[in-house]
Amino acid sequence: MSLVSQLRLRDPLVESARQKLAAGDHLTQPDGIRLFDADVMELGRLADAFARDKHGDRVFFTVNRQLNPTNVCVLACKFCDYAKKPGAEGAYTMTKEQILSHVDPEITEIHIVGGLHNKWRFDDYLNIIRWVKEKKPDLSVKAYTAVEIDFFCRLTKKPVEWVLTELKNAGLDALPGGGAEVFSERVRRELFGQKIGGQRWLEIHEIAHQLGIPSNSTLLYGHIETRAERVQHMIDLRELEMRAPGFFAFIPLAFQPGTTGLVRRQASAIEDLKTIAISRLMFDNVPHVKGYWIMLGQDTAAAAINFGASDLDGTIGQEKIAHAALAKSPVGMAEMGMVQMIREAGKTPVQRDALYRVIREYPLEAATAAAASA
Ligand code: V47
Ligand code: SF4
Repeated sequence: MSLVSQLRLRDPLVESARQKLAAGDHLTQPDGIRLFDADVMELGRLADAFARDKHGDRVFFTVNRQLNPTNVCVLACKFCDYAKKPGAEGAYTMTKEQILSHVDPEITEIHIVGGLHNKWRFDDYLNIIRWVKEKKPDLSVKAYTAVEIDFFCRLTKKPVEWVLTELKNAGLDALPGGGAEVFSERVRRELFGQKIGGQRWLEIHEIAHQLGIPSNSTLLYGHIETRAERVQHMIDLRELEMRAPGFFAFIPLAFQPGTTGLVRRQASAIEDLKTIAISRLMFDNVPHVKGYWIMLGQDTAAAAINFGASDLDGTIGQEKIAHAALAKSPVGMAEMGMVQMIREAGKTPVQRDALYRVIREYPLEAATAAAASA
């Protein structure tokens, strides 16, 4: 019997969600909105039980690097502190040598995402994948958001299928989840009117899944979006996963206000944990919800492990997007730091690659034996 069916809860809002999930039903948009007003600890218990029913006590992470090859971008999204206009102070474009310096021997995944460069051609983006794959052929490459894929279609005047096939032939293994922001047209018009909308983002990921390219999904929250828009975003993703399965993870990205002036401060830790837990329950058919510690901060990410998050992304290295927006988290974490964070939350760390193939488990007995013999 599943843990969700065995749980006994006092809060009527969480209990009603539990009953629906135990019966195999999906939660509706009003259910999701109401859960924001529910008892946060009971919400966490339900999301944790839901995650345990999928993965037991296993929490995944990867030893990876984030490579942001250029911050030069032809767009100007109002929430983005990372992008620079060509020639502006602080604009950078990495050389091949700088790019390859990110391919450390110990990593198993590289996550490549950057700006829409005014001078780069599609071949420049393809070469980045070819170079890293040449240096480390067994590396899993998760590269280029749907926004970049759409940009490549415009550069080459070719359809998404062609662009994705070229990227796959160059060594692409998976698409990251960035660029989804919030699918609400209202938010898009206000914050990123020049960028692709929700329909195009969903179309690109649907085609990727049909071509056998798995992907992730994100939600940028904690700015001007409403809770209803957040929940609808999760439902749109759930429906895409039903039509064309292929998502590995959903990553709620906590907006870092930086110098944007959009909001005075980052969402509170309680709001973060509610969003993680509600994501877990709403987007019920995605394998993992990720607690992205770079944007949550380490303490909230550690708590998220007991609020439905079953993945922590990775060690990351020199992250630039959140840190351009003044994120307070360290720029990278050591492998043993991730292991310790998961163990302290009472779960079993599992190192994976970008395709969620298990590389190594760190069972609790091994830790206890090591401590006893020390
Ligand atoms: O698309 C930009 C967001 C995304 C800010 O797929 C910001 O495994 C917060 O998508 N505050 C890029 N977020 C990062 C991303 C990602 C990260 C980790 C793992 C995966 C994955 C994907 O970052 C952008 C945008 O939505 N972003 N500025 C900001 N100030
Ligand atoms: Fe460019 Fe992406 Fe920043 Fe928008 S969010 S300005 S597309 S780098």
